[in-house]
Amino acid sequence: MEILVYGAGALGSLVGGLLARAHDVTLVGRDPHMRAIREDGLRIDGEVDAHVRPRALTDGAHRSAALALVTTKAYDTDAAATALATGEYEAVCSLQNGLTEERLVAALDPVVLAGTASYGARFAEPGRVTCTGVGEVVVGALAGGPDPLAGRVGAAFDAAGIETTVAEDMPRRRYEKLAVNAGINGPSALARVSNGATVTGPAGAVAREAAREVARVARAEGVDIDGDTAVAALERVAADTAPNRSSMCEDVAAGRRTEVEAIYGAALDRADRADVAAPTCRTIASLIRAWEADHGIRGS
Ligand code: KPL
Repeated sequence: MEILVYGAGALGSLVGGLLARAHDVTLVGRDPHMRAIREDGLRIDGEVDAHVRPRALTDGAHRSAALALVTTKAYDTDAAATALATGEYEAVCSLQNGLTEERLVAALDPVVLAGTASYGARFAEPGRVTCTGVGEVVVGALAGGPDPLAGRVGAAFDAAGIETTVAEDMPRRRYEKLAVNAGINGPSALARVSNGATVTGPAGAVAREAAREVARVARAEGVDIDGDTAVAALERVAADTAPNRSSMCEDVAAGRRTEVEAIYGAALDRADRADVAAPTCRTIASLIRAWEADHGIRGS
């Protein structure tokens, strides 16, 4: 399958590199990473070893492929959609944090699939990414139910050795992932602790309450996920990725913009619309926004 991976950061490079073991893959990212891949290929180390040679471009405009995977930071979704709108794809699938798919749907004609990836990835140096945890990919129709394109995408991932579930309950899974991100990302960034410590340490009550609030928002949106299920998912992911630092913790440590709006902003917009109280998510969002403002890196 011809696959374009838009957003060759750590996760995009890892997933794109794994897919390149079986497919014709084009990565779109930034120099010097793209230049290094063009010169010497992409090396994957850590829990997976591979050396592959995908195409590596700095501009994804006017391309075509069967599948475009969007793996940019959530705040770059609109830019990704603008570039992808100039190309031709049968399906576009997001593997991002936050509820970004609606923005892709608004800007693009092809079918937009929802996806999640639980792989751990760390950017090592230009041309090399480290797999810090072998996970799985889940893809499915954004609105839920069966989808033949999701089936084809799942089969393509499986053929490249990526364990993939084709799910018919993506609405529930998206909110479950949002609950996990709400529980781990903000608390880990604010306390500068690893994922495991967000639930095992003193931040645990905050993390669990944030996840419960997201489940409440989901129910108000008609998506059936109870608080205990959201907390169980949070505890599972925190345990599975215990030594890792969340993407938001890494962003804050590096002085970079965070995905606060795609995670907490999205949850709070929906909470406000449905008149659901989400005080913990609101507090976390305020603190992260304050940190961004103080560092002059607020996007909006
Ligand atoms: O998605 C993640 C992130 O870091 O953004 C989690 C699930 C917290 C894994 O680290």
